[in-house]
Amino acid sequence: MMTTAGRSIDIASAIETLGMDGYTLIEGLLSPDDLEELRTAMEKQFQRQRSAPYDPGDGDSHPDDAQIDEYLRQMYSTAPSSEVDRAMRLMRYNRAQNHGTPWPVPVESVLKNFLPRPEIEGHGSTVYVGSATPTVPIFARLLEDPLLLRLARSVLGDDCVLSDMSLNSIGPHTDNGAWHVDVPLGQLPEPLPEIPLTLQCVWMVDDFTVENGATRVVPRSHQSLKKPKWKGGEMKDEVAVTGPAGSLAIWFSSLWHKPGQNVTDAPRRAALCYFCRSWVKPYSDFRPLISPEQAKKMSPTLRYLLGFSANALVRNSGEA
Ligand SMILES: O=C(O)CCC(=O)C(=O)O
Repeated sequence: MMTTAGRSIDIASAIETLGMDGYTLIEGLLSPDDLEELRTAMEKQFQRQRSAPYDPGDGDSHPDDAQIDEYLRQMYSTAPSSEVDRAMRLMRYNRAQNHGTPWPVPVESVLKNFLPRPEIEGHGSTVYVGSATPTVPIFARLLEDPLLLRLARSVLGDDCVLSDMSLNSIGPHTDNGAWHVDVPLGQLPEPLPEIPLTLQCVWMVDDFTVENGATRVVPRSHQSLKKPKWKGGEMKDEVAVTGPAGSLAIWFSSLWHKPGQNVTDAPRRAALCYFCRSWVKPYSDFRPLISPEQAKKMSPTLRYLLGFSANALVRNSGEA
């Protein structure tokens, strides 16, 4: 048992449900004050994503670019064209920073960590923010939540790290979800590994309801060791993971899932803490985003989760 926000949580039973069904829900973890602080901080990030998204420049084009552009437009079919253009600029910029090195595989086989994606979908009303800044106090608190860490470590080992923290706001009257398993499983051949490589931990920032886009999952689908086809629509045996704001939903990334259709007039928001085993390549490298002064103010636990002493390659000889 563990007490968070004045509640006793039966961790053993949460872990058992997770193992069996592939997901579990713990209600009532965030206080009204936490939620208020979280919503304010998230709205700032969403606003910045809309008005001044990361757009550091461009790079030379390459013969593969037409195929990459077509792939992004097909995968993210509700993203505004200007947003796909931004993802393409970012892809070319990153490639230029990497001495123009192209990927040796076709775009559909490129690890998703490497490929910028449109972060506005739903014809403009859905917003994603990746690498959410852990220097925002409420985000740091969510990442370091003792219950969350206990669960993540019990699944991925005590040395697990953060792969990414992201925020999403599923826009009103949208249906932009496609069934998937998470990175890096989408790139792996079947059968998928039996041990979990990554774990998704989702803080519900609004009530998750059937109508507003609560995540859809297929219980026990992780046991199939297979991947769903990347497409929308309904799946036999799917269930909606519903719960009040302030709840925590956790699922194995091998569980088939997608955001639901939002048929309401309001967005459905979530803060997602995605953990991976220490030897899996994380989605985001937070270290360059954190100044030495900011790092000093963080706890060693948070610094480690963000990749300090974890993501760096330290076995280099030190000489070229
Ligand atoms: O926000 C959601 O409902 C689901 C998010 C999702 O699909 C994911 O984390 O991979």
